[in-house]
Amino acid sequence: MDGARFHRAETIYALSSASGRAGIAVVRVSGPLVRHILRSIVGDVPRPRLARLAKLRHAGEVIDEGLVLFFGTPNSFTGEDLVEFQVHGSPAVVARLFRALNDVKGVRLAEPGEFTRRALIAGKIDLVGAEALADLIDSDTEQQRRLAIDGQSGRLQSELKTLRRSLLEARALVEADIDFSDEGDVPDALLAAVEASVLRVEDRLRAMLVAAKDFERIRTGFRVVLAGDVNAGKSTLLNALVGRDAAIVSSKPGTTRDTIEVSLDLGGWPVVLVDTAGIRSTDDEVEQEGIKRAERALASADVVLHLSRSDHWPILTAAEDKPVLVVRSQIDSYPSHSGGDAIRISALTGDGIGRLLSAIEHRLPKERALIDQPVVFRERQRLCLNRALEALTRLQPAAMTEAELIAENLRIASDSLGRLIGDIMPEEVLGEIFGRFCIGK
Ligand SMILES: Nc1nc2c(ncn2[C@@H]2O[C@H](COP(=O)(O)OP(=O)(O)O)[C@@H](O)[C@H]2O)c(=O)[nH]1
Ligand SMILES: [Mg+2]
Repeated sequence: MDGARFHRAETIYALSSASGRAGIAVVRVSGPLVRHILRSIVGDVPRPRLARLAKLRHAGEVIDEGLVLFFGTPNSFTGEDLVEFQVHGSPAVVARLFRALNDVKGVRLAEPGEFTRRALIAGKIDLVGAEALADLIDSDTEQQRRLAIDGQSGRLQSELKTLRRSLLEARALVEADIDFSDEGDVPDALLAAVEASVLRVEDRLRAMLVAAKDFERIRTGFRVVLAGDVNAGKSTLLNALVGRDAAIVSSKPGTTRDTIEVSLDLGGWPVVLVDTAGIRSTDDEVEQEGIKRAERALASADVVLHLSRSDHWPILTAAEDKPVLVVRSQIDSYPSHSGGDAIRISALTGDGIGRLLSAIEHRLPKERALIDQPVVFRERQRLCLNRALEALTRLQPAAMTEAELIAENLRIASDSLGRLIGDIMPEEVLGEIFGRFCIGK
């Protein structure tokens, strides 16, 4: 399973805290040479799990004084001998410590995610847990943090393991029948048992898939798209909402030609605000492309803000099936005379912006994400679920005649679930997942 670049015999090190100046920097070292390194830098090997204040030395000089925290194999994050040096958070101290570590033959800088990868291979965490850990480190909002912590709870793995086991059992029954019967017809009692398992698993997978889309949005952000005529004030509103000049604002119609995306934390929910070109007919080719992009943005929107600085909102065909918040903009200079339930705002004075924000938060499709259930939270996991479900759907009662066909689809389904939870782990999946980790994790 270990790729050529990841010899477990090698000892790796990395800065595990953020780079730059800080009170403390944590440098982590893992692998078989850790004890050797400790003897040479600290003088001896400290007792495991006990912090020791020590002078770190190299080539006859003191690098720094810091805390040394040693974990003996197998009781460490990676399962290997591992030490954390907590030194002063200066780039010079870290660089000097790195030089001391690099001087030891067989020691090298870690690849992104390599500590976690070793933890996975040592069975300290599982694949879904590793993915959730990456998400936890990436989390910006409260809901992202919650989702990532839940991903580490093991609930998803344990439910999927159970579902997978029942598919494997069903398949074993069918295969035993293939081996023992001459006809190839599957007996009714066996069929009924297999069908019952398949249905049960199918139901659960379907429910997980429905919720998966919402949870994926928590990772990537709900898409809130600003739409409306040119000069409605979309770009100005976007800037007002994020508090900086992200989009170009101009009274010249058609200034925003590309879509601009900025992230926003709305009561803990991650939101991506998407500014679009105003939709109108134009001869300008660049602007036409902008309008096409605007329509694509609308198609992927979770919520649409439809702005107008008059009391008239032209029909937005591209957003017909979306939740739309009708926004009456620029009320400071174009006062509104009609009633109606439009949210009145002025991006200039800030009037109504608070109300608009809570209206957006209210309309985010987050209901399913609030239900307590095991969660599929990544595109990769969702694709595995999909593949499993497709295979099971092929087992319609009409198709339940040929034993080989049944066994084959049960195999595809249980393998897909196996890939999801990491019971089956091809190298390319590992490379894909860990390549996106930061160094030092
Ligand atoms: N008085 C006033 N002017 C605004 C407001 N919002 C936008 N504008 C002005 O309206 C013009 C068009 O704004 P812009 O945000 O570029 O509109 P967009 O085409 O919808 O992106 C600019 O001159 C803005 O300064 C507002 O709330 N009050
Ligand atoms: Mg604009």
